Amino acid sequence: MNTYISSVINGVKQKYAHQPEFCQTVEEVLSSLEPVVERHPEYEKVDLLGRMVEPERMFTFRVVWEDDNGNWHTNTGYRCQFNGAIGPYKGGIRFQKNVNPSIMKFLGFEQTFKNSLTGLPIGGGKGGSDFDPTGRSDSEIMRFCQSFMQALYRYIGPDTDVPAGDMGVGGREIGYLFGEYRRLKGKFENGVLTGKGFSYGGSLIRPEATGYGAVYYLENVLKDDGQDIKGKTIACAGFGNVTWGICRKAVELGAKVVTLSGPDGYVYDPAGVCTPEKIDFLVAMRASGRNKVKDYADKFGVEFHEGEKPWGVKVDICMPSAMQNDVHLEEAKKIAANNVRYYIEVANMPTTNEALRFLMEQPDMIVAPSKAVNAGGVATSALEMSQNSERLVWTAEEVDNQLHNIMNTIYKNSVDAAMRNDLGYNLVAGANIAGFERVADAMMQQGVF
Ligand code: 2IT
Repeated sequence: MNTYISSVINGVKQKYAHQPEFCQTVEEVLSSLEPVVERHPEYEKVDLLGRMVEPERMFTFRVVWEDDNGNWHTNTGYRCQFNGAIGPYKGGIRFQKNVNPSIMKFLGFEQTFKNSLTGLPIGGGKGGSDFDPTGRSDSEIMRFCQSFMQALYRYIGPDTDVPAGDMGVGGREIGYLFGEYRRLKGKFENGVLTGKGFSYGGSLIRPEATGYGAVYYLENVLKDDGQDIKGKTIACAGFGNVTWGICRKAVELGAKVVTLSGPDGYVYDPAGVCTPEKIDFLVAMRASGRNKVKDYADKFGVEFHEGEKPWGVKVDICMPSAMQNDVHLEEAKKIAANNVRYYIEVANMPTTNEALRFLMEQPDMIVAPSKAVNAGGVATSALEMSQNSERLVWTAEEVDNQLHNIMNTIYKNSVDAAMRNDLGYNLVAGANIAGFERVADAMMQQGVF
């Protein structure tokens, strides 16, 4: 391996040994960049990689809120403004009890490359809190969001940093966050957040965009492999917004999602999550705040496997769409043993580096990385920002067409980047390189800081 790359990776591993997810993404991304870094010895002189792995700014803040029984709670809020070289920081907010600096930094780092890959002017950021929304009432969620925004509003803005949703933060939370921002600023700056409701500046298709984009990307993979999506079975994980979008688009194109998962286990529905009733139920299940996928099995009378993951089910396509490090080597081996040909990551970093390496070594398997596959979500957020700054509303068709074009371009640019660098058909390295090149170029032109 190139000595500059390995010295940066080792430096991060030593300095941030207590941040395993962050070390993992740095190792995965940087180790793909060998041919580019070899061609650009000037990068080492200005320590381009060393600067890229250090967030431009990251801060925590106190979030205090009152529960329905009159008791007060204190959580930690975070915003990681990782890289602003190509546009205002952009990335979601996650409310989940395991949120910590390592998770914020891994997500911010991934976001930087993903956002670059979209071709749109958005830098990388991420935020969140270790607040656990499970079982919290609507009033509690509102008070938490208001308190969170009271601390954050000074540091964000339509040209500064534009948060959005992520796990635990959907349309409802974005509404409460936006309301508090508007109240504090005394201004209607709807470009400050994306994923808003349609009535106050949200974009049509944004809720569906991550899932739709993932399926558009998948279609590109299948087409290049001489296959049709019609009739294919898909294993998904999670049951949130992203999985919902995949189910909807898959049905429309004649494929079906047969598994869903949650913290309690997974469900297997061989008929597919296909009918409007089943697909709508995902939304209701998520909105209930119970966080249990067993509710689906109870409602539709299908198999529920308690405490298990869906990766042993025989399908044509695996789309891990739940969370980071869902697929370890053990699950990867089951996927390979089932002769799954398409492993399409959807959640951010759903595969451990060891499992990813194993899957990429399988001669008959095609692996696509999440930072390309799920980029339709943030790309559509950028389209929402465009509409907000133009004070216009685009039709669903216009947004969907743009999303479709962006996903086709992301796929093509990833393939081309790998080919140009003599790496063959390598979607993982191609996405890393294509995302890197644009940020690197912008940083080189803006001087050293
Ligand atoms: O991981 C992601 O790309 C997101 N959570 C969406 C970010 C955004 O700004 O829409």
